[in-house]
Amino acid sequence: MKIVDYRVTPIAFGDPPLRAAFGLHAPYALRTIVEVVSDDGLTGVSETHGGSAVVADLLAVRDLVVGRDPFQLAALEHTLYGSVPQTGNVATPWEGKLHSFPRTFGAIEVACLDLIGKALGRPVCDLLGGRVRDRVPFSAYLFYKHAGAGGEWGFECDPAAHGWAAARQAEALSAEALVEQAQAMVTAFGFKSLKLKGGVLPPEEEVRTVRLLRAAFGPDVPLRIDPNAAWSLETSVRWANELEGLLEYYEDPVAGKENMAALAQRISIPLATNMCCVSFADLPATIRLGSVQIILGDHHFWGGLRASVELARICRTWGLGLSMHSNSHLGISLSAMTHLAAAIPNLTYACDTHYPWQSEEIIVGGKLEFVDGALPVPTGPGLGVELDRTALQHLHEQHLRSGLDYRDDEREMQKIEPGWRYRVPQW
Ligand code: GKR
Ligand code: MG
Repeated sequence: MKIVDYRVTPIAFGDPPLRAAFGLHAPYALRTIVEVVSDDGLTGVSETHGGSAVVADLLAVRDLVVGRDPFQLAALEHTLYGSVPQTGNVATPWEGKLHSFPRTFGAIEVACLDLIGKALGRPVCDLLGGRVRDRVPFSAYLFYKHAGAGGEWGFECDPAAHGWAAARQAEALSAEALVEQAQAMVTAFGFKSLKLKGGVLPPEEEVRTVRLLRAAFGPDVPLRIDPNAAWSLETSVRWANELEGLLEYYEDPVAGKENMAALAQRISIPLATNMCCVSFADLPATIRLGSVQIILGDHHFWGGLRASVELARICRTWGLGLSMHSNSHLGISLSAMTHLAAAIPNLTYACDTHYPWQSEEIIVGGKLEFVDGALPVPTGPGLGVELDRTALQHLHEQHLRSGLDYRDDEREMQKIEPGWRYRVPQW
């Protein structure tokens, strides 16, 4: 089989005004859709991060992708290594860096695996060693937020909405409002664990939110809080004492491997990260220092699905737990995340997903459905989803109209709070 065409399409979809330590989500989230077309007329697809730098990296390797055999992924990876121009490197204010190469190769790899699966009539998880579970549990992802559902509605609300649709657009800037949001999300999707995006309100209010969530949902629903490194070491220690016994894990309260390691020495709650360890290059120091007990993998920046299976084995070897990170995404990413989680025995935590926050879709048949908080592993060939070309066109035009070319939560936050700055630590 030979790849005869390669398409890269930037898209934008409505995203609610969610808050995180970085600021505020813009009315549209950006993603990129990659397609590889084979000489026998099949198309493999994948979804990755958005923004012009990501697209530029993907387009720069077009000539290295077209003409290749999609089965020869090791050779493709070897060829691309060093050829991706690195325009999409994201140097973050914390120490982890998201690199162009694993993201670019990962997006192409997933599209090739979808293509191979379609050619063989087998689901992608079978290409990763087969499934160890038929359903993948996900966690409710709770956000403090402003009123509105994003997209063309911006900050406006639809008064006719009810259930999760109403909760999705409701303002939630207090502990009580977060509990209402959690109840609506759990009722709609059946999630059995809860993750609170922290680093937004003063720590005492966020810890009060955790306590109220525990009171509302009871001790059998695991809770996590993720302040995205907005707390200092002392703040993280102080509030860990209050959170003792309440958390399944404490995700990135403080910035950097050294601080996380120092925190680990002083508290007994397991620490997790998708910030201080975001690549294979970060692993030796993370393990040597003992920075975390759990790594949140993400195939979008760890180099694809096969690399993520390797990460899982490394975690098992070193006695680390494995969970899964997410960003705002649509169904192609969700399907890839589900196939991956199905194939990893030691992925024992419910995975993160932003999916309930999005109302638009790019796959035929509309949104994938959670059953009791889990997604059944798709059984069709490849990723088990088909690109909806009308939706692709619409979301691409929306991208052009949005005027956005990268995610900038700080700029968005300044529209409602002039002078606001993203600071690490904030508290
Ligand atoms: O969507 O604002 C957000 C999240 O804060 C996201 O950017 C993070 O990458 O979900 C992520 C996390 O777990 O840190
Ligand atoms: Mg996180």
